[in-house]
Amino acid sequence: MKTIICFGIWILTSVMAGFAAKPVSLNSNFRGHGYEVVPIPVTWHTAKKMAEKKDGYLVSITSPEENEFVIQLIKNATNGEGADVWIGLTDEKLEGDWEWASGEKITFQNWAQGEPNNFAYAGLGGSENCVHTWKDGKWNDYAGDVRIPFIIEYDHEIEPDSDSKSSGVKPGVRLKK
Ligand SMILES: [Ca+2]
Ligand SMILES: [Ca+2]
Repeated sequence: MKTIICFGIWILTSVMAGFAAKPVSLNSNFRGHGYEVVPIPVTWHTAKKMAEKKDGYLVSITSPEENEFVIQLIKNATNGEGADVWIGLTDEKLEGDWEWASGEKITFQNWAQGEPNNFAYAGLGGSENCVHTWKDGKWNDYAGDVRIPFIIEYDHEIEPDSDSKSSGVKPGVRLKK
């Protein structure tokens, strides 16, 4: 009996540990807009399509405050760990001409040192046309066919997860749906 209980606890903690390492879905609001962390790793274009299908868009970050909010949201969704996530910035139409998928004007940029570098993969030439955030909130242009989670932004507030309402305290993250 004891063995069975111990085994049960071992399975439970193993599953929970696996969970904690990944981003979970998390909804929150900032200055009248809704934000949804989507923990499914997909390509940049799939992320864009999924966001638009829900009448939102891949997040546009237009101020340092919004960047901080987004990074904190990702941390909350990963038990404080952080993760690389797609944001809506791209230069796929014209190299070096950055645009938000939402069409918003660029009013803020937060590139990591040495980025954007349009890094050439195995001599294939520049092929980094989509942007993600690193865990520290800095941005990197990246190959859009890499699969990582993403954030949807809405032009309206959404129902927030109650745990994400408190700022400054690392909340216990729970699964949505
Ligand atoms: Ca590029
Ligand atoms: Ca890069």
